[in-house]
Amino acid sequence: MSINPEVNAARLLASVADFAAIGATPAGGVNRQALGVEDRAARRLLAERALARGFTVFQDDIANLFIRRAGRNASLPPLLIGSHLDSQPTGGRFDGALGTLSAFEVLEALADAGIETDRAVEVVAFTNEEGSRYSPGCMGSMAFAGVGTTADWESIHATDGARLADELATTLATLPEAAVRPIGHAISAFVELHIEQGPILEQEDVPIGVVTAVQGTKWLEVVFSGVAAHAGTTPLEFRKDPMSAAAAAIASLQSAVMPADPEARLTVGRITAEPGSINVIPSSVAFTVDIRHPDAATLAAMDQHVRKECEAAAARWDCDVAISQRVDMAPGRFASSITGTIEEACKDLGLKSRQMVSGAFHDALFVSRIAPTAMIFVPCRDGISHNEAEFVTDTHMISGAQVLLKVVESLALTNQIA
Ligand code: HGY
Ligand code: MN
Ligand code: MN
Repeated sequence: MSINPEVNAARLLASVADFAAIGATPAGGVNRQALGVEDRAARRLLAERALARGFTVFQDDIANLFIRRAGRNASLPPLLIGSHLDSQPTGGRFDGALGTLSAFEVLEALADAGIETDRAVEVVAFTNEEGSRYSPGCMGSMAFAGVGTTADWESIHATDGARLADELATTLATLPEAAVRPIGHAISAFVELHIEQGPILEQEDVPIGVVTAVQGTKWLEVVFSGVAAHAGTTPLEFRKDPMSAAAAAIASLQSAVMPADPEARLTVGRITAEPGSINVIPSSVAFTVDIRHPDAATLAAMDQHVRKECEAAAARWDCDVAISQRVDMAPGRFASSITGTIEEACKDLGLKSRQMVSGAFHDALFVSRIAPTAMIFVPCRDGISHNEAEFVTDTHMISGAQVLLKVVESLALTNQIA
C-alpha cells in the first residue's frame, strides 16, 4: 500500500551533518578534494547507506557513483538526480553534498512510502566537479555526456603531484560492491539541486531558484618567463622580471574587465613563482585566470583581451609568455519542460520561485547536452560559497528537497517523457 511520499527532514539534516564530518576543517568547512582519501570515504558512506536500503550501486570508469532504485518498467531510461561530493580545499559543507544527499533522501522517501515509479530513479555523485585539485572540473559529467573520456585525463597530475589514473583505480577499488559499468547510459532527464552560491535568492527572500541556463567559463594558465638573478646586485635595466610582468597584466585586467561589463567575471585565483626565494628575481611566474560570461561571443572576446594584455606586459618587461587553456565550457540553456516542472512543483508546495542563470558551472551544464536538464537552487547566507563559512538554513534545505521530490514524482511516476 503506498502513501504520499514525504521528505524526512530530520534524516536529511542528519545526513548533511554526517557528510560534513568527512574532511571537516577546523573553520567549519570541508576539504574533500576529488579522488582523495576524504572523497573516497564520502563515496563509501553513501554506497553503504544505499546498499542498506536495498538500492543498487554501480560506478563507471571515471568513478561516477550511481545509486539506482528500480521502477516498474526496466526498459524505460531512468530519471537521474544528484550532484557531486568533492569539494574545494577550503570548501563549504553544502556545495555539491546538499544536492547529492537531497537526491538520496528522495529515494528514501519514495521507498518509505512504498511508491513504485514507472521508470527507475538514479542518484549520481559525479567525479571531480570542482576541478581544483585536478583540472578541468566536471570530469565525471563531461565523460558521462561524451564531451571527454577518462583516457583524455588519465595522465593528469593533481596540484599535490598524485596521478589521476592511480587515484581513479584506488577509488574504483574502494567500492568493490559497485560494479563498474560502461559510461554514459541513457537517461530520461536530469535534475540537480544545488546552493545558489550567490546573493540573489537571499536578497529577494525567495526560497527556490529555477535555473534556466549556466554562463560560459574559460580557465587559462599564464606563465611569464624571465631570468633568475640576484635581488641585491641587479639594477632595473638588467632585469627580465616575470613578477613585474605578471603584476602589470593582472592589474590591467582587474581594472578593466569587470568594471566595463557587470555581467563579466575575471578571477586570478592562484599564482606561483619559481624558485620562490625571497632574494631571487623569479625565473618564472604562473597564474590562473577564470573568466565567465553568459554570452559566448563576449567570453571569446574576453579570452582575446586576456591574451593581448599578457603579451603586452611580456613585451614591456622583456619576458616571454605562454598561455594555455585548461577549461572551455560554453554557456548552456536548460530544458523548459524541466524548469516548468520545477515551477509547477513550487506552486503545489506554495513556495515562491524565480528563474535565474547560474554564475557557477555545474555538472548539469554537461548533462544538458544529452538529456532534458534543469537545476533547483536554494539560498545560501550572504551568497558565500567556496568558503568554509558557507551556510544554508534547515528550512531552505528541506524546501529544496521537497521540490526535488515533487519534481521526481512528476517525471518518474507517470510515463511522461520530459
Ligand atoms: O567553479 C565553479 O563554478 C563550480 O562551483 N566548481
Ligand atoms: Mn558545486
Ligand atoms: Mn563548487
